[in-house]
Amino acid sequence: MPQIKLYGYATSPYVRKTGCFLYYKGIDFTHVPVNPLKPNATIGHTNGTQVPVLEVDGEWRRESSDHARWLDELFPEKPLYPLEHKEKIDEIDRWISGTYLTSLFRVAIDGPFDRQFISRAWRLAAIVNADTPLPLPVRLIWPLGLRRAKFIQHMAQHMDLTESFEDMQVRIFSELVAHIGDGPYMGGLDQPTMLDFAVFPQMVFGYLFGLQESLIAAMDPTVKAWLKRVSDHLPENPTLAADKMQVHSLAEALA
Ligand SMILES: N[C@@H](CCC(=O)N[C@@H](CS)C(=O)NCC(=O)O)C(=O)O
Repeated sequence: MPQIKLYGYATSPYVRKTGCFLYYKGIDFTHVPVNPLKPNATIGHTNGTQVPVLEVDGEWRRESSDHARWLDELFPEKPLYPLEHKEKIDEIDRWISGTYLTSLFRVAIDGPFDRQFISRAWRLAAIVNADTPLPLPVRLIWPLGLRRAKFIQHMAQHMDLTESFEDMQVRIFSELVAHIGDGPYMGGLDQPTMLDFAVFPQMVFGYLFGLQESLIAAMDPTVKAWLKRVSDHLPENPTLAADKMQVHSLAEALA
């Protein structure tokens, strides 16, 4: 069996996405937590700081969507990128990568710097700290750190910031519902693919790990039914965050 490592912070949506690819395929892997203050200690060999990094028997690659195609080459069972649906998957993946995933960072770019933002940022710092201990002052300034993170600033340059945060959320949610359509999986496909695993862990992470009190997305019946279907293919904790930090159960929210 090849030796597989997934390097990254548990709070990164892209790391969660590659993690779900591995869980779905049932591939044994080691999650190597990256300390954001000392990335060189774990991913120095990549000469960069970007995660996720997926490594198979010493060969490593970045870019989460490429990980799906690479994993299919190595482990063809349960394809994440079935070639007969290439066009559909490419089209929706462009939306997920260029719109949905980047929108998750919008609140850190120009959302209100209020109590809710600060307490969620502190919770994120606690989740990172559970894997790679961070000094208290660093955890305390995490909300400011998020605002100033270079890669988030970079994303902001490719976003339409003239659309209000609320309008953007409503628009993206309705685009998501349209992509799920009649299902059973995204794009109307019969089996889950990389598309489902790119979105699913993001929709449940905040609830499972105490950033939000209810699973808001499950208020929509289409999304709730889809979340249930996708969750059947994944473990109870479908993220890379430490089990001890999990505060809610998905099964209960979807019952
Ligand atoms: N397009 C990349 C995006 C990865 C990405 O933006 N990762 C962030 C964490 S959420 C990161 O590593 N930022 C730090 C950096 O780029 O130096 C992917 O899909 O893997």
